[in-house]
Amino acid sequence: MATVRAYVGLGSNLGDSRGTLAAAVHALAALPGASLAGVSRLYLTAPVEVHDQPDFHNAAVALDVPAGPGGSGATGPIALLLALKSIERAFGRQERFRFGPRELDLDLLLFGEERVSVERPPEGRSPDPAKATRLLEVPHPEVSRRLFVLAPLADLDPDLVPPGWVESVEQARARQESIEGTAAVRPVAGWDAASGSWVALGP
Ligand code: PH2
Ligand code: MG
Ligand code: MG
Repeated sequence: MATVRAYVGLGSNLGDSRGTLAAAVHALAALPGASLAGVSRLYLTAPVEVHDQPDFHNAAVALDVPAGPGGSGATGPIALLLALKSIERAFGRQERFRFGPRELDLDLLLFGEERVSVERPPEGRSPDPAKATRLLEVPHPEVSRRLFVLAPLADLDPDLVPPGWVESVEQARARQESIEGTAAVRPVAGWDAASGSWVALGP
């Protein structure tokens, strides 16, 4: 069956974020038909948009998933979005205000070469009316302007040029780092595939 390489951004700043993100990697790898193609380093990142909240842990994974139609099929970007939402709920994600603290955030960053801009199906919507009407957009509009997304993505595939972009992920990361500063996003651990967990980075 044809597969597509999807990239998922992971974030958490409530509870045991490091443990949550490790467990979330396992949950993503266990999705039907999915196979884990890479895990970025784990980063400790300063909160953006809403500054008065704990630092985040962020990471990203590359996941090979069955290709599928853009619509409401059993596979494809919408199906993956719904699977991400259901993992978030399984990890106790509570609905709060937009950009606020969260137990687990899983964002569909890229879905192969596909560009998607559609209304979210009801199950993929937030109960918060300020968020519910947002379109599902892939590539995720946040990717190009957030160092906490670009840094882990560049670990996975620095030369990737996402659909609609005119630069690589690494070029965007370097530009955004010059804006946000090197202290905004600090690598703290790497993924150890043998133990399926984060291991502290050496000096
Ligand atoms: N997510 C947000 C808002 N702000 N800041 C950091 N550092 N990391 C995040 O994942 C994050 C954020 C909303 O999704
Ligand atoms: Mg997010
Ligand atoms: Mg999200």
